[in-house]
Amino acid sequence: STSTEHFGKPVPQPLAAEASQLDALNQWVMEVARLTEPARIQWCDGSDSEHDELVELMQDDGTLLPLNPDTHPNSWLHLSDPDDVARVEHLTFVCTGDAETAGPNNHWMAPDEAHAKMDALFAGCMRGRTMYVVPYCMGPIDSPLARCGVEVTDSPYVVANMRIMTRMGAAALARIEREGSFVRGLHSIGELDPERRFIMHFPEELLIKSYGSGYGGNALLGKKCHALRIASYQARQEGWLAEHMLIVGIENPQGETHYIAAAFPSACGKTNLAMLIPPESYRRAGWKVWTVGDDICWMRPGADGRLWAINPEAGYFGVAPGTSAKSNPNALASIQRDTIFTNVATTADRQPWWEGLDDRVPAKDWQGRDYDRNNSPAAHPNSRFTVSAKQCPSYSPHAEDPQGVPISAIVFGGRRASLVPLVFEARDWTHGVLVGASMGSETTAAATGAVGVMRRDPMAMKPFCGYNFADYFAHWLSFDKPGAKLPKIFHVNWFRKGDDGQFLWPGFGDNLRVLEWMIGRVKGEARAVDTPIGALPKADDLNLEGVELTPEAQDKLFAFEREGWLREFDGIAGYLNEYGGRLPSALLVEQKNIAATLRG
Ligand code: SAT
Ligand code: MN
Repeated sequence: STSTEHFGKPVPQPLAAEASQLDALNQWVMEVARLTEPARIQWCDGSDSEHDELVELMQDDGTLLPLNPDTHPNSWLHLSDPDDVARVEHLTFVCTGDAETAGPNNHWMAPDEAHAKMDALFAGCMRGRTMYVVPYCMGPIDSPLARCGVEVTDSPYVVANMRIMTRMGAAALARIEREGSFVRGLHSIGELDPERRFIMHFPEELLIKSYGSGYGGNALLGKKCHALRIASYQARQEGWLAEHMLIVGIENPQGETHYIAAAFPSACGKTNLAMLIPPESYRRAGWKVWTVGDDICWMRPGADGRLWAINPEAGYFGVAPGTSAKSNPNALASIQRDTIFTNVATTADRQPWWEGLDDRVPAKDWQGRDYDRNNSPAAHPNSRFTVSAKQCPSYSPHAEDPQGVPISAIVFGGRRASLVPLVFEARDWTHGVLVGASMGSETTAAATGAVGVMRRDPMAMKPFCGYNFADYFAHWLSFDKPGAKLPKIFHVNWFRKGDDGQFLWPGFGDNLRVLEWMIGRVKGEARAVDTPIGALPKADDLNLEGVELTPEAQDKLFAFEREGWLREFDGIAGYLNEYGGRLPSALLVEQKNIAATLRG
């Protein structure tokens, strides 16, 4: 590690001081083995033969069920424990020495207490099981922005997913040997008992301990635990950003490509936006869309002052329900082979199926039971596909550039049935940080708990920021300095509803119309009207040729509703106050100024 400061205090550098990172890794693996007592240890090299053996093993024990090899070659179905189908935010902790460092946005536990609790759970938990040692790299293996980790797990399903979602195996191990530090992740499915389940992060030790879940973000530790919670903490120390954002390249008919990074909460359409198919008229004119990433974005200022971004992941862990030839043909094309499906339904001929795919009737539901329409939905609302990024037809030829891609615009967005217009632009960086910090969204099935409840979800990082949001906002503000050529910041809302409860904006491919307007703003070409909340387009500032909008939609999607925003800003003030004196004053000043303008 290059960092010797931890929030202003010097930190010990235990790993950098080791003779070799491999010694450090070996020592830790042995320590873990003494604690968990596995029957055997397998170091994963990422090879095809290793993968084939794992798949065979999982077929034998029923962890993986084969899908129809004629329609979906090399594809598998995994059905998780019905009590283990989503991230568990109430059981997810950030364990820093000081509770204030974790902040009110995280559940906190003192590191000693957390270690004791977790080690008691891990004691002997791998008896009779194989312990897999999984070295992985987040980001292109030759990228200076990439970071490595090692996950130790007793779940072959996790290994198979990590092989798709990360650069896993020998190359990662070689990079770890060269590098100053790596993130350690200890994982066991334990008994899959929700009462014995915790996801603990120790950012000061670059360490994760996860017990009792085999699902997604709880178990694939490279993803949310490393690439967001631990990485956001490291990014603050080292001057970069680890964000819950897709990255998409928009190529115009002149052949210029602008890269946009966009933050939306889980299950709010990041994958669809990242893989967008342009409307017919745009396609004919020569517009193209390139997918760089669909969930996580690591970015840092380059020598030219711009922000350069990589996708730390190598695959997509996408939400299945709603994915169809109409909503996301690129995703559908990606998952016709070499895909792991989790908690979807199946047809009589063992094809994967979910609500919104097509009008076939499934034979089995996500629990493997005969489908019964009274027991719907057939696929779990948070069911997923895991697939290599390379299988996506729109995968960007620059997705693996070691230096990343330059970001022209940052977009924040949530699910808001009312008030929030289709799009607006922040006046400047500080205003944009406030826009991100005050994001609100209705909750989805990606985490356990109530669905459809409005909550504040700053930068879509509420479940993922590894430290105090007040410090995170200050970190964001710190990028605005001499020489910086920062992207413009926008806010979008694809989810505005009319009085009849129906969505007012068609979304999906038509979202390109909004992205085109943003790029026009970046280039100083597109028009907008200044309002207290930012610059809004009028309907005819966008290319809406071929879109049927009702008069209500025309009105609401482009309206600035002063009364509603006054109330919204009261809510935002109340939320920001939860961070007390630690909140950067520039953000409070911004919020107070806008509130004053709103009052007129
Ligand atoms: O389960 S994951 O955290 O990987 C998916 C998500 O919630 O975004
Ligand atoms: Mn996500």
